Amino acid sequence: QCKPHGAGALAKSGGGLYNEGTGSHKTKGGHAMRLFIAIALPPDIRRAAADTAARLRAHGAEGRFVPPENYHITLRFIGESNALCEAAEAMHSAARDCRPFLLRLSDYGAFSGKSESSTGFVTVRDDQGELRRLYETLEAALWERGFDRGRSRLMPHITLGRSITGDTGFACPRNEAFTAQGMTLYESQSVRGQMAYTPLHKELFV
Ligand code: 3AM
Repeated sequence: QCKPHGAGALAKSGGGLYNEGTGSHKTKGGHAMRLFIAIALPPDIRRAAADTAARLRAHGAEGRFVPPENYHITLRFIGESNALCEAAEAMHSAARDCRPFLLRLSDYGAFSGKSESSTGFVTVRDDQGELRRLYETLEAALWERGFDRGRSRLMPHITLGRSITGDTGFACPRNEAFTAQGMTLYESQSVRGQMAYTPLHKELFV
C-alpha cells in the first residue's frame, strides 16, 4: 500500500494503468501523466537566468524562450507514468541521505541537435558533487520501484529556450549561488501551446 510522504504529497495512483507485468511504469494510452523530478529555483536565481535570456535576445538570438516561472533544474525525466506513489517513495528514500547543498550558476551553453537550432541554457555547477550523488541514489530508488533506467546522463542546466538560433559567440559568465533545499515531482502539460508544470510532490533535504 502506497503511503505518500512529505508535506506536499498528493501521490495518489491513477489506478488500473500501472503495468506491473513488465516491471515498468510506462503505460500504453490511458490517462498517464508526463512526469519529471527537478530542483525548483528561488526568485533571485530565476531573475539571474532571465537576465541571461534577455542578454541572449539582445545578442540577436531567436527561438521559443521559456517563461521564467518555468525555469528549473531537471534531475530526472520520468515520462508517461501514473505511478505517483512509487515516484514519491523513491524521492523520499533518496532525500533521506541528502542535506541541503550549494549549486552555482555558470556560463551560457547550448545542446545542438542535427538541425541549425539548439536548446540554450545556463550551465549549473555542482562543485561538491552533491547533485550527482542525489541523482545516483534517486536513480537506484526509482529502479528498485520498477521505473526504467533514465537514458540521459545528468548535465545540470536551466533551459532558457528551445529552437534557438543566432546564439553563436554568446557568452554570459555568472556566479550566483543558491542552496538546493529539496526536489519536486512535476507534471508537464502543454496548455494552449505553452508548457505548464504542476508540482505534485516535494521532498525537502534535512
Ligand atoms: O530541464 P529541461 O528543460 O532541459 O527537455 C525536457 C525538460 O528538460 C526533458 O524533461 C524536462 C521537463 O519536460 N525531457 C522531455 N522529454 C524528454 C525525454 N524524452 C526529456 N528528457 C529526456 N528524455
